[in-house]
Amino acid sequence: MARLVVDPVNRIEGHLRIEAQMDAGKVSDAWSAGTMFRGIEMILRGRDPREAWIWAQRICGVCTMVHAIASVRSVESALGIEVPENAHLVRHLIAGSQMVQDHVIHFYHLHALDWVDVAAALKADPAKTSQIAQSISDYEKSSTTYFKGIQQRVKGVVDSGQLSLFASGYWGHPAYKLPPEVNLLAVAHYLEALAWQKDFIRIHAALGGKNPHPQTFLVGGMSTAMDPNEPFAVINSDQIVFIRDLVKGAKKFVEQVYLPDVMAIAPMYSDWFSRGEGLGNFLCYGDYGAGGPNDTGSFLFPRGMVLNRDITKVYPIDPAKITESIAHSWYEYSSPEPKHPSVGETNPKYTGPKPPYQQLDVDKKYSWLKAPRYDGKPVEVGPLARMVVGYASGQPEIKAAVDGALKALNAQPSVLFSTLGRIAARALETQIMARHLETWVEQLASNLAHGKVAIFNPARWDPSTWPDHASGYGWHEAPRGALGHWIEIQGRAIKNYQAVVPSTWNAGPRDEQGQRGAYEASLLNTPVADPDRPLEILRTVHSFDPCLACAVHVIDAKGRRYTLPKAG
Ligand code: NFE
Ligand code: MG
Repeated sequence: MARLVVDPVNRIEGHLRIEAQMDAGKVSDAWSAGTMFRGIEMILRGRDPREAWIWAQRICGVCTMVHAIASVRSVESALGIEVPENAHLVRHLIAGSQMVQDHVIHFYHLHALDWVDVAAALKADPAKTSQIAQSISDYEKSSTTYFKGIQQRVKGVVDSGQLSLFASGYWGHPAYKLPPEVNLLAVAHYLEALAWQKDFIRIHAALGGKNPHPQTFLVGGMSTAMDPNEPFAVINSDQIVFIRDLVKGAKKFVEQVYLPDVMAIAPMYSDWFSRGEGLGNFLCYGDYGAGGPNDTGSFLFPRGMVLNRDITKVYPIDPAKITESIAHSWYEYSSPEPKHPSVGETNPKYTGPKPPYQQLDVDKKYSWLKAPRYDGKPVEVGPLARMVVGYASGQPEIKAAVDGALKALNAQPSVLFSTLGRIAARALETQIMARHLETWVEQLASNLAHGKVAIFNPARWDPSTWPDHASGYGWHEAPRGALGHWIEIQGRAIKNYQAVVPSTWNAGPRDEQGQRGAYEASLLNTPVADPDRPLEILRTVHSFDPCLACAVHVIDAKGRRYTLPKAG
């Protein structure tokens, strides 16, 4: 039995190491380790809660603003602040467009090359690729000449000997199954998606001043003033036209390129509808309610849990039941039990082997990620959790999208619990989100036209109106799943701040009971044809869209300690 090590896992954000025990060509056990410590939670202590979002959103530049949303929501919940409808709309537009862009980038640029052999695309007949393209979509770039041009571009890259963005793939691996023509189609769309996402995310420049890390959040609303006729107002009639065009283009790209590609490629890898399931437990905080995060009844993604893959039941979520264990994480707690994030502690203490090392001591501590649990259970979060919980809750749009996909694939709901189920769920929710972006732009336009322009509630801006002590939490459904920030405010400064992040739920290590995290569980029984090129492991791990920067939440290469400002 050999231990297979994948480190670093590439095409992700941050540093992830997977160790897999191999037995007769299959993974018999697996460990997921975050190998870099960050410390944003510590940097936040002692600061003004109104500026927490600026720091917190530096947790990550991939999911960029999601930590700003969770942060302002946590302060708004602690101080009891109601936010105007326009602020919810603008937040939904910023976050929703982030989700759409992030999912498209994930599929094409971080994941597709686990399924698509770039080298094989050179053998394709462009006329046949054109036929396939026209049979699955109305997208206008589908001529033989177009695909010939793409093939020439790829050939130029390969002939140059500098593979650039296609470097370090396992080209020619036996697990690649697509005909050359489909490989060419996917490579063409890889390049199209690269150009499209750069254009689309200008929506963040319009509504947030910049991307990544938009600058227009405020505790109590948004700083994007609204005035239909004022040329320098951030949201005016011209801006609405600009945003509307971008959103229309996004819907088109998702409906004519991303979703058809996923639906065309998936059946050619049908084995992966029964591999990579993992825990079978799913948690969704829910989000995108018309009245904001407390308007749970109108959530686009309903709140709830599905356990043991039983979609006949949806369980409610009790925020008190969330804990983080450090039994296998390089931290110290003041007392041994797992802690609720409202009283969470971030005391890093590395006890692993000195680098360079061959193997982590997985019986002891082996990751910089904590292990979040709900009622003691490990759960999966993310697009699949949102679609499973939404489907089981009977949310009509989610139900229609999932049923439509299952019908097209001639498959049962059980196929959802798999590596491909995760990929399909992500594409389906992108389409749902793209449609809602259109609705939100029109609502914003209507409010603007009717002079309904309130976007910030200043009632609690002045700290002298705050109680001496307050605590709260802010939740958001980020692209990778359920995200929560917990804040404790004492003497008008942050006393404690804890972020429990989607990739911590999914990529976390074992807990004190030895229960595996979601990545670890999903790798069991994965066949690996060639241990030197563990493509199959990448397929399942990438299907979660790992982000380790988020999960471990300023690195100092010299290991210096920072002097932290005092609370109060
Ligand atoms: Ni850095 Fe993130 C998202 C958050 S983490 S990408 O989506 O929160 O998993
Ligand atoms: Mg944390």
